Amino acid sequence: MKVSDSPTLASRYDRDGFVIVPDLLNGKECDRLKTEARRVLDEHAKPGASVHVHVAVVSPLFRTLAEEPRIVTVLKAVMPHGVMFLSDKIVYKSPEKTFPTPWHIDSFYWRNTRPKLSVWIPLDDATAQNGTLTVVPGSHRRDWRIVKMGTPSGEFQYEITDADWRDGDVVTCNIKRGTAIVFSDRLVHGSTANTAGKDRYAIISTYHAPAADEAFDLDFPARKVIVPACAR
Ligand SMILES: O=C(O)CCC(=O)C(=O)O
Repeated sequence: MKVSDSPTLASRYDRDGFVIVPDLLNGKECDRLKTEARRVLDEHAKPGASVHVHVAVVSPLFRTLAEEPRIVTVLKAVMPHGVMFLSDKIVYKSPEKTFPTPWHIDSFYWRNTRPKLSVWIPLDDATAQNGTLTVVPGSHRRDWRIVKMGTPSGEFQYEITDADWRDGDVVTCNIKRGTAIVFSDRLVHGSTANTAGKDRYAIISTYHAPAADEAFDLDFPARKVIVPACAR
């Protein structure tokens, strides 16, 4: 991405609450990361888990990914107050783990902390059939207050129950592996079910502006300032 693209990217992010950046990683990089994601799940996740947090804590490859210059260039465009990595997680769907991720906003998971955004990168081509991300453009501008406990797997605890958008408002992100979706922690999003009988690995890395640790941050040992506020 050219630096000259930054204002457009930032204004789209502001307007929609997300931005899609095609082909951020190449196929070879996705293959390597997918193999590493499998290792992390096998060696560190609860048996049968489809979500695993703190990937960068146990994986040098994912730790490097969190600071990948191509990702940081995009983050700098949408984060005017600097960039701090908080944590990352693998979300895995498969022929056995078919569940659609319920509609939610991530800030439900970290109430009363400073704003954050996440970068969602599928390591397999992601389609409506294998559980790609779904987003509601502009939904980050509203308050979504009514929530209930979520999926049967218990891995997503919150779900919006006052959804009033129409099907036509939803963007189903059919994207190639290695494409990134950068989205606000106030954007309503979920995923389709995986009915394709195929794997769908994704890595989600979360960032916020550098600041003194809040109590919430202390649970994330891989947190790290990547772009100090004054370096911009
Ligand atoms: O990868 C997915 O299915 C969606 C994950 C998600 O929405 C999240 O972790 O906030």
